[in-house]
Amino acid sequence: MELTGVELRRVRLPLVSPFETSLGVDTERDALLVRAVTPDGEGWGECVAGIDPTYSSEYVEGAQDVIRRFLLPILASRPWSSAGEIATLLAPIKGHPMAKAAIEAAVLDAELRAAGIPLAAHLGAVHRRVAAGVSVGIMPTIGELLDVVAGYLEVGYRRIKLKIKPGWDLEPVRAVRERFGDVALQVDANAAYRLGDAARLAALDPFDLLLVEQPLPEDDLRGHAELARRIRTPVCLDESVTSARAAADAIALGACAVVNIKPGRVGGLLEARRVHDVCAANGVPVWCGGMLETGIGRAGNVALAALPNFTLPGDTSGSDRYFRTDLTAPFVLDDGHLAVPDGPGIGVAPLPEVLEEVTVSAEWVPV
Ligand code: OSB
Ligand code: MG
Repeated sequence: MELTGVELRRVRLPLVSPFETSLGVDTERDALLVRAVTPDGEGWGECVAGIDPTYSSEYVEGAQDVIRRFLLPILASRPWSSAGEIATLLAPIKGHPMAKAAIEAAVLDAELRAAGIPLAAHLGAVHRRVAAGVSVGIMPTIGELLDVVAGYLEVGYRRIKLKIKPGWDLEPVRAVRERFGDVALQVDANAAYRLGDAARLAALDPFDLLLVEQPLPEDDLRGHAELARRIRTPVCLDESVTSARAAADAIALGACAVVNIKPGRVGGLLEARRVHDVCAANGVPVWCGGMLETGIGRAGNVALAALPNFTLPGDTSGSDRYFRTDLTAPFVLDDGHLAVPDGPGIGVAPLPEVLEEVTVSAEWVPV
């Protein structure tokens, strides 16, 4: 595929409510969109890097810089013919998986659109809809938390994930269990604990959680393996799993029983599929994580989540859980599921009027 150039477009969408985690509070989604322009049409990708390097070392300004300064010049200087080659071409640049994933996504969308192939079909999807869970932030009070969870259950979400941190863990979990009974419930610590907190985490055992996500720091695989021996709740990794090889290592060490897959975190949708395959081969179930994406990134996530080993509901929520107006036609919850887009490529595109309204800057980079 020939690439004429790439537009790097920054958009800012207010969140419908603040989203607090052990890492901080988000009140808006400040996203970088990548539009790949080719002689055969265009394609879109969303960079999931946040405004601060708190979830991982990447942040949106840095991603834009590395794309402009290092990644696109490589694609301009070497012959290549398809999106499947991009990860290998960009491998000499260390790190920056979210920046690389956004470029691969945009080129892949352009390529599949031109060929009339839906992304889901290209990835090997086996479902037409995917079960939706919802990630619930840390709240000022237990009362507010219960109101928010009640609202999500009422509209049909199939699983609730509570963000936890030391001091906001046992009480919210107990309160949600007491009020809502045996709903599918899990927690995400975003690395806020240490192995020394094992007893506190073991206190979650009686609540029959589906899993505890990333309790310890991302580079502490041995710690997660030891923790997994000390608690009954299955350990799931998010931040630690940065590639298919990292997934294989974590599984071999006994550091996780479940894996959260995010295309941006592992360097692209195609590597995400390999993570899925490695987990499937090891009998480890996976689910699709989220990074508060607009409809552009969400479309890729939902396509990925339709692969066979995504057996748990993902953080693939409806557009209205995040934004009053999404960038694309909204993803709408239907019977607790989102439909997998079936048009060519990611199957959605930014709505021109919305895009115009939320754009903060646009930069054209010739390739
Ligand atoms: O750890 O899964 C996470 C959002 C931003 C950064 C990290 C995480 C999250 C979420 C929200 O949990 C998932 C979503 O609904 O997009
Ligand atoms: Mg997480």
